[in-house]
Amino acid sequence: MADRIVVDPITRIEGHLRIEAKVENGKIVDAWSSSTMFRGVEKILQGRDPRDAWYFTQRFCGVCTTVHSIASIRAVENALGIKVPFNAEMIRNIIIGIQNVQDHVIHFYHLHALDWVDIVSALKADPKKTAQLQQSISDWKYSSEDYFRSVQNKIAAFVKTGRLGPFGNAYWGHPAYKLPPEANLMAVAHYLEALHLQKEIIKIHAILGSKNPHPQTFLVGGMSIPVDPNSQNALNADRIAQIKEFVNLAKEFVEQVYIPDLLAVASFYPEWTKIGAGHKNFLSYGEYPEDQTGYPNGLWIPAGIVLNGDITKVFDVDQNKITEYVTHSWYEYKAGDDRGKHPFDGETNWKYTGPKPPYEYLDVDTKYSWVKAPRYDDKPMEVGPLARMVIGYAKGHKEIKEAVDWALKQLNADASILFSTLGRTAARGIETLITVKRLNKWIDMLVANIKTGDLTVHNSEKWDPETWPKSAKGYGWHEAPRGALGHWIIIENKEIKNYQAVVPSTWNAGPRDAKGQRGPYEESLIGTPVADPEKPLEILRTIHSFDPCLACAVHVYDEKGKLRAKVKVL
Ligand code: NFE
Ligand code: MG
Repeated sequence: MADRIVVDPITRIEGHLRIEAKVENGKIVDAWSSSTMFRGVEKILQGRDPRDAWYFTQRFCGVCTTVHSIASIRAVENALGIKVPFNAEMIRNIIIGIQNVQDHVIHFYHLHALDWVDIVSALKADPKKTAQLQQSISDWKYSSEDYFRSVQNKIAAFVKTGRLGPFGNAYWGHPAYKLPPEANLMAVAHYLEALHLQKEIIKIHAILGSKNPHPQTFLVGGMSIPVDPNSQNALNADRIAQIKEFVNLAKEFVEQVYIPDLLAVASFYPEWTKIGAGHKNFLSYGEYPEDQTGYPNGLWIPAGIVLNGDITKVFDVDQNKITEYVTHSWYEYKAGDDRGKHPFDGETNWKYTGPKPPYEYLDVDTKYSWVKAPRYDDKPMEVGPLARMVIGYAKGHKEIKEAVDWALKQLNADASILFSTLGRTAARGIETLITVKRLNKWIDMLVANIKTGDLTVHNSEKWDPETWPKSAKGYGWHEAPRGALGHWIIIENKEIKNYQAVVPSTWNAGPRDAKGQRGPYEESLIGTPVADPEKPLEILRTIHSFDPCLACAVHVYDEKGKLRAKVKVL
């Protein structure tokens, strides 16, 4: 088995992800994706008050800090038939929208850029030429020779300390890096700027949710932040003005920095539009209700299914067709591990049967991951920005179609390049652009509604459990930064009987199913060239393009809070 490359952990992501890949003649011919991290919130939820579930599920992850509260309250609202007031829907849209924008900016600059940008090469750049390059691509305010010299000096001082911190352990000088020194210097400057920007723009969560990560104003039936133009202690005109400022800050950065950087990187790596396609099956639940009747009506980002890259057809999503397999995951199903289970019947019975750590290779013929394998109609599906943009494009969605066509024109390419590693990265940028522009619309819709005198943010009709039926079940869907997220809940005697979350990174990072079909990460690696097996930068490029988050994907924690498996990080 010594022909396998092992990357463990995949760094610059949340949680522990391991990839084993078989390479023949310089190309990957097979691959296995494994989460070596174990957590466990689904079990903890059993027996609790459904109205509290969002507090717990929010703790699946600290990266997508809002998404599991949204999915959770929607699941309970769906189960109990609660209609959410329009103000609350708009506040949720703003919270979700800025979460997506911030998360995508962080992904591009801090989690993915260094797969394409060589920091060390930036030291060789001419600051004057870098300034010219910057001025040639946009009107961004930080573009002087002095500015780039100061950034270069900062990197040089940093490198001199010998303690590279977040820039350590990378493959600097790898032959697969193609950007000229000036482009590298410009990108490093933007890496640092983006660090500052993301912490500014997410203050919107502090305004609307009291804090970030994990905003606190969610509520089954609406939101708990009061809306009142005349109150100091509510969402008033001053707060709205502040939110608008942050949105405009984000918009300026996305338009003048993120998108030009994305196009520049793409132009230097054209071969990456032909690598990393995967199954080309896509799923989106749709997001951002804009209709007065509320979720799930009038979703701005459309729901749908695209199969095998065929954008001439978009199918409706049928939640009955969703199942999870554990054939290759460290769980057991009572009725046998070779069948998929719908989340309403889902089970979370963990049983680690893998090798005792430290180990060299996983036994991939049996179980090899803590992530389950979700399937739609028995097919592996990719979720995330690429799925959303492909489905929207296929549906002729106005903003998506315009933005995608514009980007393709800049790159002198057709829509087929979307199905690739770079396509995934580009789709995320395109989505950021259209979302940041849309945010102002939701703010305006909220303000207009408040102006009619409607200050309602919560529907308390079904708040009292005495009003609930003896048993109820429902599901809550949400498009999180990494893709389609669903929570399924069964309520019995006012308590949670079963709770199952099928999250974006579970869809994407999952292992094989009973039929042996690879998960999306695994499939996307097939055919990827690996120039130097000691430094598999190419694996990082494709896997990072999905923006993995294993904390979300596993979300299983020992009841006593203990770590179940300890794996030596190499
Ligand atoms: Ni932990 Fe998450 C998102 C969810 S991962 S980041 O976006 O749900 O899949
Ligand atoms: Mg789950």
